[in-house]
Amino acid sequence: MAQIQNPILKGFNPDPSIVRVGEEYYIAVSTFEWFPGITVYRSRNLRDWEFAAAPLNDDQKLDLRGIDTACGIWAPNLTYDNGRFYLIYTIVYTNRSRFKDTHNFLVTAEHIEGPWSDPVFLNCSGFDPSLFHDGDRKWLVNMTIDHRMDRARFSGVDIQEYDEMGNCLKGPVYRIFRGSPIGKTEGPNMMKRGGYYYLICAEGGTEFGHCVTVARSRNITGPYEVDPQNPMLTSKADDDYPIQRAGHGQLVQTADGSWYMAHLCSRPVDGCSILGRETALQNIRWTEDGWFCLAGGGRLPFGEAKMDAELELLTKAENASDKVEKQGTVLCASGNMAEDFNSPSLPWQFLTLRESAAHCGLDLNSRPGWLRIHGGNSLSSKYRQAFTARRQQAFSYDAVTKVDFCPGDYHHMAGLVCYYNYDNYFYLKITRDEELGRCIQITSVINREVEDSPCVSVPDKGDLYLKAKVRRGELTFFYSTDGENYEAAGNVLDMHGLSDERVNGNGFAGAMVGIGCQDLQGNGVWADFDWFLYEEI
Ligand code: 6LW
Repeated sequence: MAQIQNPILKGFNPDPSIVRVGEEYYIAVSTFEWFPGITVYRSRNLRDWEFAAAPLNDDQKLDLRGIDTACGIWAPNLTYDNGRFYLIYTIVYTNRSRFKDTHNFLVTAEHIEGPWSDPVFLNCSGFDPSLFHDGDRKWLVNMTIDHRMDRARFSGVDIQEYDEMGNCLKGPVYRIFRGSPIGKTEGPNMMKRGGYYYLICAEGGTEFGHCVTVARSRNITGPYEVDPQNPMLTSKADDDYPIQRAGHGQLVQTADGSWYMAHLCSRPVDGCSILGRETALQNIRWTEDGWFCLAGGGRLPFGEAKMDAELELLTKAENASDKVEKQGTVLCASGNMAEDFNSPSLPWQFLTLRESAAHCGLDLNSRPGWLRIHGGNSLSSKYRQAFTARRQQAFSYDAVTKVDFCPGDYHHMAGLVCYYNYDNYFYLKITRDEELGRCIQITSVINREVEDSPCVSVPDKGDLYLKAKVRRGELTFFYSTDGENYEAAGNVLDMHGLSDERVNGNGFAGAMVGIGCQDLQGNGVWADFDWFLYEEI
């Protein structure tokens, strides 16, 4: 009998929206300032997931230039009706003081791979909207924001009908829910079963008080009653539990009638979510009084789900951190990659910041078999980043790359980056120093505090090899001139700094690792990367 080990989507894969179409399941996750927007995964057994699509992959249709970190694409909602996928998402342009500018859009496609329609603008009423198909009517279900100081900022859930022919919202807006006493109501999605409309929301905030709240009504417009057992899922009661921050869920039913919930979670290292928010799956059971709960009982997320709902076989996540380590490595081996840059496009794992790879100076044509990165702005910029990175998906990994780069002076840099956002990264770079010539240096930026390690001189010519060795909370950078003998490039660095909890402002992403090149004087400099290896330990 197949077992599903949580999380099913490791590393930065938050705010899951799950849907089944025939024998296939799809999950869409948030991507914030990363491009292409929204990653969609596919599975046939709920356990093994593969990349399916990145629907927002056109600079003409998605412009994130200049947006702040943790803004951008929030909480997609993927549904399917009558032969068509519907993907709803928010572009958060502003999230400052009391204000959020949240523009909501819909794109549709017959096939998950596309082509996807042009975005249809819906409204700006809040974030996390979803679409509910109720027979031949469609409803936009959305949380709302109230910026006034004397009101709850997350002010409830509205619904409004969506007119598919007219490509617009129509008719009255109904405030159907004001949230449970837990508050911070967000991520609403709706389903219907046994004559009830069920409204499933995230509450408590996406940090350690996160949960799933359920309310139901006989009428779509309400009134909604909150589940007396609410919340049906949370890790809040147990700080030491290895799967934390459980919330933001959506149900899916298998072809044979079993129910599961996909939800957000994190596996902190010493209280820090370095891996960001991940996606887990739970067995769900319906109760006699028409509510639903975790099939194994209680509210704590399980470390494993079964492919059928045999309760005694469900296991709670173990507390020991070595078990967590095991979950993060043995069962996440699929994260490994050895990319030789021989194919004409970048592998899907590599994301770029705010713009497409082509707009970020990434070039697979000029030197066949190498990725040329034409130098861009500093890593602290919100524009024109010449940088690409992939998700860190395990607690411990090695990342290695081979670089051909000849910096003209200290304004020219290229190398390997462990990156959280523009204010938080560790950069092992090749640059040039007036006295030492070509050199290796580590620049650490943590909440905008910059530290440079002493430069280490390297031969003026020849390829260099750069390595990041991450072991849970520790990062050590190495360099080599022959790919065999590596020297440490500086002191051990504190990876906890690249976590949701340590970064200033909203920590919504997760640690990434990647390669880039900066040309701070616009001299037309580039760096060539022969390969990139990411190996989980
Ligand atoms: C997301 C909201 C949430 O839109 O965090 O955990 C916000 N829940 O639903 C950012 O991911």
